[in-house]
Amino acid sequence: MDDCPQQSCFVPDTGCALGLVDLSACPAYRGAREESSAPTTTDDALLPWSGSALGLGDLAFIAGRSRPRIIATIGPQNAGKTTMLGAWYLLLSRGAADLRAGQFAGSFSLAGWEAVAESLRWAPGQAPGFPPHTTSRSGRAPGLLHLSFRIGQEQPASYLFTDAPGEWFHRWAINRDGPEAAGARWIAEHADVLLLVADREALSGEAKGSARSALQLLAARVADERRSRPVALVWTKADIPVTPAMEESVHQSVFGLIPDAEEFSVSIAPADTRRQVDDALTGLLDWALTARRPHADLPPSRPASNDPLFMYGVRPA
Ligand SMILES: Nc1nc2c(ncn2[C@@H]2O[C@H](COP(=O)(O)OP(=O)(O)O)[C@@H](O)[C@H]2O)c(=O)[nH]1
Ligand SMILES: [Mg+2]
Repeated sequence: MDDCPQQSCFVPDTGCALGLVDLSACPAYRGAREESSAPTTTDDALLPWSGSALGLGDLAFIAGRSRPRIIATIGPQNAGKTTMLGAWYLLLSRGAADLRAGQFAGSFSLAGWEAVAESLRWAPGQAPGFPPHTTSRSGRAPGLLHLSFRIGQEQPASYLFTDAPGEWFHRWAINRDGPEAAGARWIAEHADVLLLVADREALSGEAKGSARSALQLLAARVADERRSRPVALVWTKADIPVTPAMEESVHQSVFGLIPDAEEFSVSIAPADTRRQVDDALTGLLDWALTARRPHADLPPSRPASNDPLFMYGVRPA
């Protein structure tokens, strides 16, 4: 099958964006088919999603019912961002997370989640490894991973987790408006919650000086762009020690600019007990799903008249 010429339609990767099961009934698709003169009928009924990580073109489908909340993981390359997403997915798949956002209620990107979590799983005779690096060249970027949660019988609420390459944020920290920062700009504009990742491995390694400067630059950019949205400083690879001086310096650069930021430490290292690993990951996920930007409290409206029909009407003269 050929691609559909309509920009928002990803046939044959997913189903028809107009909802047509019989693709030969679609004028746009039929036009393209006539040019290539191949047979047009198919017995496959495609779904509007492929199960892979979602791209920007897929958002209209997810956002059809209500706007999903976007949780952005912002941090340098190799900081453990994708690993954290994979670990959350495994936590949910074991039913080990008790979340205020409710029960897991589905995902349109299960294959995408599986791809990031696959290498974290134990397989017979093979120790769990880490997910492959997310490159800035990977297609359908930024990769958005979808989850929905439901409280009781309420409608499920959708959440999208960004899985973007660290290079984007590095470029964005240096030059917000540069062409290479377009993906990071999209994330900074649309995210509801920002997780700023501090990589303990980089901050204790040989290049710790440059890792610290990069993080300071990124923290300054996040502080500039956050528009009062909730921010958390997330220490990844918590099993690796950093010097108190380094910890203090990172604290100063983050909390100096974002005093109301929350702080979390996560790790997936086998050195910790599973309980500790689970609790830390659950705590951060729970916060990320429920954190909201502070809203102004309006004074309660008071009736201007005692007449119940005009409770909120014009003040009597
Ligand atoms: N020691 C330790 N290393 C970790 C942990 N999580 C991730 N890593 C390491 O971090 C590397 C990069 O992880 P990845 O999730 O791909 O980083 P990303 O580029 O930020 O998405 C992995 O290859 C691991 O070596 C952790 O909890 N502890
Ligand atoms: Mg990654």
